[in-house]
Amino acid sequence: MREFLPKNIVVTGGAGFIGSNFVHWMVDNQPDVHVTVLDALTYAGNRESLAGISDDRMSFVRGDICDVDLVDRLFSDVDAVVHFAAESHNDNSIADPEPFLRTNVRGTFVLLEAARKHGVRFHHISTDEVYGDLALDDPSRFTEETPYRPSSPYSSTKASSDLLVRAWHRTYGVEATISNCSNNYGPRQHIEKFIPRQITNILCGIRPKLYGDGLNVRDWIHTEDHSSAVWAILTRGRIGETYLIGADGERSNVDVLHAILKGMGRSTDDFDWVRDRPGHDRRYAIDASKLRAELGWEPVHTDFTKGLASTIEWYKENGGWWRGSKDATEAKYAKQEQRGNQ
Ligand code: NAD
Ligand code: TDX
Repeated sequence: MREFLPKNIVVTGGAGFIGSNFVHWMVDNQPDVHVTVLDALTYAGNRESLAGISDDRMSFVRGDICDVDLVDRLFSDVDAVVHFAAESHNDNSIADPEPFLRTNVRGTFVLLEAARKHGVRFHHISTDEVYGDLALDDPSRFTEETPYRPSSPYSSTKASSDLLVRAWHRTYGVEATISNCSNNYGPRQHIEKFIPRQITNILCGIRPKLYGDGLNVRDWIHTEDHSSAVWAILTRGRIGETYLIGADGERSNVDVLHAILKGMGRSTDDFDWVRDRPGHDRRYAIDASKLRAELGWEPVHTDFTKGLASTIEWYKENGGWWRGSKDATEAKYAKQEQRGNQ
């Protein structure tokens, strides 16, 4: 198989959780690639997440992926785009879906049009949530053949963006690949998300909050393993193909919360049960056989307890990164509780 080795890539959403971890991974592992980050720095983006990266390895452009002229200019002299930028939080999509349509659907359309015009290779970052959910007692897992059945406004806009990418490949020949990954954890994740919300709650003296019966299952992967998988697909994946990314990390939410509480020296019943998320997906589970067999990818961070411990340490040591947004994040959740999540 011929390897595609880009020299200049645009990373959209590179100041967000997974995007910034990907940029750090690139800087550490791919010395010949220059990265241009395009990020609007919404509430979810943080320039500090890219601190310490030198100018000769990365340029930072603050801008919107819906800005046609800006995207056109940036795409005129790069080889590839890795597209992470999105509105990414399910609870926010339930409260206010419009920004999800704009960024996730229209934004992806704008990028695809520029990729078509300039012949830029396109790797689209998507989610396992496009496949809907599985029952707890279902032995099956999602594969690349599973039909799309998204449940939330967020996942339906991600599904829409995947379909646009497929259409732009088939109709216009855009050289595209897609990956659908399971739940990521690790450093620099916004504190609205499950794991960092509970860690930072404990650090602030707030009781962790568990939705519904706590039995919902998520398939956890360390964000560095996501990065190495994306690079494998971008450079060695087959054009027009979808690859699922996952690391066999299925765990119920209550088990994850117990692990956080234990890891932080708290009693395992020191949390609150709260109202369930409307339409809450029951279980996600990824079968990543295609990625492993075809591209030889393997995750490195297979010890969840160890990965969680280093994530807890990161939030303890980097209070300056998250403390300023804690009140606003919890105020948003308080409003959600009052509205009954609708
Ligand atoms: P995030 O919310 O932490 O980061 C999103 C980034 O995109 C932010 O830096 C934000 O400023 C930027 N952004 C948002 N709208 C923009 C716009 N219009 N123009 C330019 N930049 C914009 O998200 P994340 O958790 O890092 O997720 C990144 C990608 O990975 C998303 O596409 C998401 O769907 C996908 N994904 C996430 C997970 C997960 O567990 N978090 C799992 C699978 C797939
Ligand atoms: O306070 C909470 N309590 C709780 O029980 C929060 C914030 C969440 N939860 C539950 C809901 C989910 O079952 O924890 C689980 C994980 O929740 P999130 O962190 O919101 O993630 P999820 O909805 O599973 O979606 C994530 O993975 C797929 C990302 O946010 C998406 O961007 C990605 O596509």
